[in-house]
Amino acid sequence: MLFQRLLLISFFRCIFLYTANWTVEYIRGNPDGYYRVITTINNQSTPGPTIEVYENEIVDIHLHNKLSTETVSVHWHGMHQTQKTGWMDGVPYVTMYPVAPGEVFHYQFQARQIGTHWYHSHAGVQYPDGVFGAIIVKDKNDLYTNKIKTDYTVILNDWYHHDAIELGAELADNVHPDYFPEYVSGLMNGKGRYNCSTQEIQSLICVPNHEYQLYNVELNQIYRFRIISAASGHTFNFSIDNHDLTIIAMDGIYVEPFVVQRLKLYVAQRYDILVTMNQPIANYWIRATIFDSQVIKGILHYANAPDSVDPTSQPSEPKTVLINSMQLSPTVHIQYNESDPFEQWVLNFTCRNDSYKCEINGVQFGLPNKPTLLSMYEKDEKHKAQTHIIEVPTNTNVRLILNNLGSMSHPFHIHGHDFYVLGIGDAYFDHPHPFDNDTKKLRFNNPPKRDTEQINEYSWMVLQFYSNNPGSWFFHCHIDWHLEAGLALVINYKDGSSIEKPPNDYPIKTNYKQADAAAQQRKVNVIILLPVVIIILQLCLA
Ligand SMILES: [Cu+2]
Repeated sequence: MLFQRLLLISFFRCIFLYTANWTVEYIRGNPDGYYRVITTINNQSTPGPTIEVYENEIVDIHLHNKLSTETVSVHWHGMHQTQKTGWMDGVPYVTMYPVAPGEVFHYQFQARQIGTHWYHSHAGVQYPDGVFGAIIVKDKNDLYTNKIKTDYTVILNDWYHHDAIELGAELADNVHPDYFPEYVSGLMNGKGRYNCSTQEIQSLICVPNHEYQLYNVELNQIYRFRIISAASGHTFNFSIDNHDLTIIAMDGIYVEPFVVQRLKLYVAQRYDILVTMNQPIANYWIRATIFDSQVIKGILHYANAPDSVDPTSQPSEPKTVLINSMQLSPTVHIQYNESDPFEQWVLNFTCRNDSYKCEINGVQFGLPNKPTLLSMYEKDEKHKAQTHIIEVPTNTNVRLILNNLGSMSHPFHIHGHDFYVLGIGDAYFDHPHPFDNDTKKLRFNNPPKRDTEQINEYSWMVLQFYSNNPGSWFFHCHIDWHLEAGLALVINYKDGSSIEKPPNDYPIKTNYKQADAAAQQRKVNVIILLPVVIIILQLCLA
């Protein structure tokens, strides 16, 4: 039913399908020089394929799990699934059962949120092993297309030489003060250079002087860089030596242009920037700095600059740094009134010092036996009660007051929505400073809007979203290790009566074989309907 409905939507909008078969499997690779096992999509190292579509196009992916011992599920980060496609959100035990080894699931949804987004596995701590990639949803009315020479994607991640399951086990045994593994290496578009001489290893295991990601540019041209953090733990300070960065969008939302020399990119955030190539012809470092000695690098290569030569450029002291979204203003203006009605939840949370455990309002998030969306659809109260859920009314301003009682900062992400960031408290280093309900500290005039924002240590953040997308949506810290320790909850709509029935191949815990049968049926549907699609497209293009 879902397939036919989406196809009908596409008919009426004269739009196309983006279709692909993805196979998730293990390979051996050395993206930073050091060989290890990587979890990949379609055998092509990491990141996975880029999904590039125009606004409102359908994304249609058959995900085959060829991992012998792990389940898989892919979340489309930034896609809100507003066409009642909440079943496609890809969160194990929230929106679906994960895809078992040897099985397949058919994801299908309309890409309605323009801009720079990404996808990643939401199963366990799987995405740090390589299962992620970019989603670019092109705006048909893009203001910048005519100004820029080329669009480039910069996807950044922290990278380890042990797999995430092992790292997670080490963390649980011996909790690191930040609750995530210490930095080892990093990648820009899947490329990095590990210093092989720091380890007593042979060249068979580590290939030195591995190549950097190169961006070819021409003097006096303007380029758009779509920067994505696919990190699992670390914050990046992004800069390009000698060049200004003009921020034009965050998490797919256009903002008034804002010029910086450095921007802080928290886990899972995205920024679009414009860069004018107005410096002497040369090679320049592109940097995602964690600490002084921990820098993920790429190269900005001006045409006619020497080839295959590492830049000699140095970072300079920035005049302006983007610390968080409160410095930015969306171009589509919104004015809240302080007197507008809203419903409020206060979420006090911390990660403990004595065990690998994070709690919100005293509850460590744990997975239920059954997806919460399925429980909602089936009006199953028993399974719903197995995990941490807050229930919100439909068509209401929902305000979340986050109070961070701990000494770590956290990037919080909401599924199914963007939130308005009404306020972010300063970082403190001694004891918690929860929100004091002083609304003068909040911004009601054109607050920033996005899907992931960082709360400072021992501080507060106030978020607000409008509940117009009934479903069951995950809300969590995007540091994958904090999520694994339980820093999450599920936002359920109180009224789930408008939830459509699950797709026919919805993974059923006890009978995964149904998935293949349903996938076969979809193929038959496509064969029958393809001639109709072609005729309609011809009419559209005529
Ligand atoms: Cu966190």
